[in-house]
Amino acid sequence: MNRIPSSPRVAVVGATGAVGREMFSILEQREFPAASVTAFASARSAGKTIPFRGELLTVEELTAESLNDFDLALFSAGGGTSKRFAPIAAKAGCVVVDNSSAFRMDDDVPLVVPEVNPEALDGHSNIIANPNCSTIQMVVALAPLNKVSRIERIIVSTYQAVSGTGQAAIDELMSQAYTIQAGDDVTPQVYPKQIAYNVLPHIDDFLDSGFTKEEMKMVNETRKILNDQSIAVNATTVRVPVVRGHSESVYIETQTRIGAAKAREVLSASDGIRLVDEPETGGYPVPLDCAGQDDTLVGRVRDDLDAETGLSLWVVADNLRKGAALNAVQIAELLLDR
Ligand code: NAP
Ligand code: 3JN
Repeated sequence: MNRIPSSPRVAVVGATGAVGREMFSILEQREFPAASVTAFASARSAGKTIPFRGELLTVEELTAESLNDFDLALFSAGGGTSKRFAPIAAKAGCVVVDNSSAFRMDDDVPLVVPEVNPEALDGHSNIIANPNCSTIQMVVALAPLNKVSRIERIIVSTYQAVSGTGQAAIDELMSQAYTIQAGDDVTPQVYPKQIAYNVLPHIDDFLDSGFTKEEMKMVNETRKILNDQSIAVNATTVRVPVVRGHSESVYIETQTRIGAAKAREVLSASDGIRLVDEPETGGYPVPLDCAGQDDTLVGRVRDDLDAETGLSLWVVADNLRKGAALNAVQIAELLLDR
């Protein structure tokens, strides 16, 4: 386990992507005390420039030698790139915070949401995993309730923005909407079916069980982060024609009754959560409210009509910020404090 110096040399890997670009804006906004920040992507983007702290950074091609002289690397360039380059960086003494699913379920890799399980960082082996965006916002909302009474069952349906798939998917939604308005037919490329004016209950590959990989990420990551392998989790992950901000309808059953009033009280006092729960006056969170926000927004808190210990919630967060880049930078900030 390497310590990160108070002014680390930082590498951003996947710098030209939807998450990578957000990484720069968060490092800048939070005045992360980097001694230097270097942008890496594939050979395709070498030479492009990225504005950062009033300068233009020139993107460099990532190679096996690139990460020899860094203290911290923030990876968001897909699982294949992480699997190939993160272990090389870690071996060279660089601490990697990885946004992909490549290492999330490895026993020696902490899977961390700073508001929920910062203690998991103890004794890391230079690779730390950032959870999937849909998992992050759900556990931010559920961890405080889990402390009041153990959650036994979670049933969640997601409404995920296209930016979760990357820049190409944002472009596809925009161009399909335009093409349809013009009265022409669309040919889906990024998604298997038209995404404009549509809803797809299909994120990532289907497994033999009938669930998708995205759904199983929510199951397995939630159990690891909440350190409870016995929580029952049933997820249905759905892509919606929203550019930014994932929403989730979450139903839980707890060991003993919490009740909606107490749940609201607990949630409004918890780090990283903003309770928005005055439904009669339009006080419920929507994706357009969360873009650019750090907090996870929670509303529609209500008791189940039948199950004594059942509670329903509506949870919304910026998938590129708390779901990816912000959570990674918050992990890095925790590492600086150690
Ligand atoms: P994106 O917009 O498609 O960007 C992909 C980035 O990866 C680009 O900068 C690309 O560089 C770079 N890249 C691709 N192959 C590379 C290589 N061989 N070497 C170096 N860089 C390479 O995708 P995104 O939405 O930013 O997501 C990127 C990754 O982050 C995803 O694949 C996923 O693993 C992770 N992610 C995690 C979450 C989460 O839930 N925590 C959410 C979204 C994404 P070029 O410009 O050169 O192609
Ligand atoms: O689709 C979304 O809204 C989130 C996507 C996340 C994602 C996209 C491509 C590859 C991941 C992830 O973080 O789980 C991965 C991956 O690394 O498996």
